[in-house]
Amino acid sequence: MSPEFDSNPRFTLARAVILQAGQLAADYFSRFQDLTTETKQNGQDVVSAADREVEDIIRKAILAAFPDDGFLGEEQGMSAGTSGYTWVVDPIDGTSCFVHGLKDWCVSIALMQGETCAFGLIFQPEVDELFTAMAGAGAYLNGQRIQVDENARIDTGLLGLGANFRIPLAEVVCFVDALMQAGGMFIRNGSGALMLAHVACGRLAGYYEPHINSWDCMAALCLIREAGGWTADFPTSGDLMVGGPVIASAPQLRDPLSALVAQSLKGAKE
Ligand code: LIP
Repeated sequence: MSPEFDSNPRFTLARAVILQAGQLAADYFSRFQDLTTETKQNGQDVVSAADREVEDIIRKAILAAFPDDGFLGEEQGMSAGTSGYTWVVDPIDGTSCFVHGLKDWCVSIALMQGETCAFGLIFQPEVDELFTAMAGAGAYLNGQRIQVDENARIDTGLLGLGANFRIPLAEVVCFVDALMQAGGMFIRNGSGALMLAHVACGRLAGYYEPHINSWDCMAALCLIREAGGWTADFPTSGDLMVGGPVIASAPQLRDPLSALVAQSLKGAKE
């Protein structure tokens, strides 16, 4: 990896912490049937003790080393800092997969410096894949440089799609319709972070989700930018607590994907 990574003390801590957190999560995953699952906003919005425990060890390790940093975690929310740095963390992204014994889940850690993402890490223990990226220093998968697929097309590639009950169902249905009318195809695995990471390494051509939270996507958006991809502004609200739509792709698909999103939102209003 680029030397900037190892000379950054916050990055070297984050890398050690995400591997430790991923191991704890994997231990819980190995006995997922024993987990007590609770629902949050709806029956598909789930959480377990694994999410809470993993976020707890990440938060404690990071704030022990950098006590003046801010920390925003999916399960415990925001603790403001004074250093200008804010950590944005999803302890288990793809919780619905996790509690059903499916391997499409990961740990996601991003560091914001002001309003800019300084670096991001995503770790999927079940396939031993660690994605890392630092602003201006590239994106890597298990230490090997990655880049988006600059030959990807809508009608031959695969698009990741985020679907949930935080937005009108019509926005998802109309996007699927517009995409397939254009000859495209989608996958939805329940982890926005992982699907966005797949864009960064060229497995997926792009990703759209009408509403995603900052802890799900900030690390992965850094990966995509550092892998030569395009990402729409996020969060459009400017508020890490609010979330919003996320659109990202290989650069040649910026306009066609944005047009499909606009078409689907128009259709959803009709
Ligand atoms: C999930 C996101 C996904 C979204 C789901 C959920 P979680 O995060 O990764 O993109 O569609 O509704 O928010 O809850 O598994 O951390």
